[in-house]
Amino acid sequence: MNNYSPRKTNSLLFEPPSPVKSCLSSLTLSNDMLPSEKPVFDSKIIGSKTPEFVLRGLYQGIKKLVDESERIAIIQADNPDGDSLGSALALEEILGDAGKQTFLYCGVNIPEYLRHLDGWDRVSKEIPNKIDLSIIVDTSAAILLEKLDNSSYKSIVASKPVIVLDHHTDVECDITYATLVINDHDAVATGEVIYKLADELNWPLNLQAKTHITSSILSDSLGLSSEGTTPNTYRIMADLIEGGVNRIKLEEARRAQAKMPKTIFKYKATLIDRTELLSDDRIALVSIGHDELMKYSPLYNPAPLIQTDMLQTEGVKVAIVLKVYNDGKITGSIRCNAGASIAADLASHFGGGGHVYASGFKVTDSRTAQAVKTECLTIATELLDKITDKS
Ligand SMILES: [Mn+2]
Repeated sequence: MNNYSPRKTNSLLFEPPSPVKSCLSSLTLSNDMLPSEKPVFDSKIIGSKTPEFVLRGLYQGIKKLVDESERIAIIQADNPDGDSLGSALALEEILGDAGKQTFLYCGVNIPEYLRHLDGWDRVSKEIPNKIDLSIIVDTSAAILLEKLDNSSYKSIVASKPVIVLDHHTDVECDITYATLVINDHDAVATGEVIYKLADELNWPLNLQAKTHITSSILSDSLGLSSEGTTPNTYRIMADLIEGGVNRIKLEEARRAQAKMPKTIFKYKATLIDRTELLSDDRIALVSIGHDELMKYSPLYNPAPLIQTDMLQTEGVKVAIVLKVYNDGKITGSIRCNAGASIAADLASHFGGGGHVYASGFKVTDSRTAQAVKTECLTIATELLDKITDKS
């Protein structure tokens, strides 16, 4: 991962960055930020009903922070996906064309299945000592930035302005060092948030940026099929394709990269065999132990390997994959069928977060796998019962 592929750059003039002194924390809108201090915390969950002036204030706040910066870190959470990577790479293009120096960071390796996206190999586990601004994409949850939090880079990032661009409806931003947060609950992907931002601020999108935004939207909308896909998503996609994005080529590259090795194909049968159908067949659950994770995870993420089939089973409303590590860590990946929107609530019970149909959590308080499993089933059943009661 050291021979990063080069990105072509345009040289532009930029002003020297301003020094940052203090980290204030209040919930005031901050249109007039003094260049000499870290701006006040400003977090907004926005959507189609958000007043125009509020949106404009946020967009102008971002413009100001970006204009004042020369070296910008673009940060993905510890669970990178097609949206976060596509968004990070799109920002790299946009900011690069504006003459900024960008540094792509992710605390973990980019998974194999995402390596069809041009530029994935520029994502590093390091952040240089000197940056002026950070932009966190596709998460508002501090728990998903644990690698950063536990590293020496945290203080570098926290001492400078931090923009968060996200679209996870149900999670209030709890990143304490964030400066300005846009959490657009009408956007199906962070890529859509970036498209709107670029449109609003007249940031030109080169073909590569458009392609990355397309990837991110296709990824989080599951090929424009998910419930969160809106008329506006289709409008943006139409613009992107009209603007030259080769969607067919993108899809071919994605499929080629998503192919599973033969050992994974066989392993899938083991997972299916071990899957329990619980709570009147409404919950499909499988636990994966440490040894299997070490053996198979580097080749293919076992959760998406099995969850689609779980959800395609009659009666099943929720698909849960628990990963049990030797160090006591247990993670849960939750996916739900339409009409069973419990994923975010179930994950937040365990301190995690995500969308109503797709979420995740992590438990590190030395509870046993059995205890977590039992609790997970109890809460999931309660949540499903509530939904049934309502209808
Ligand atoms: Mn996303």
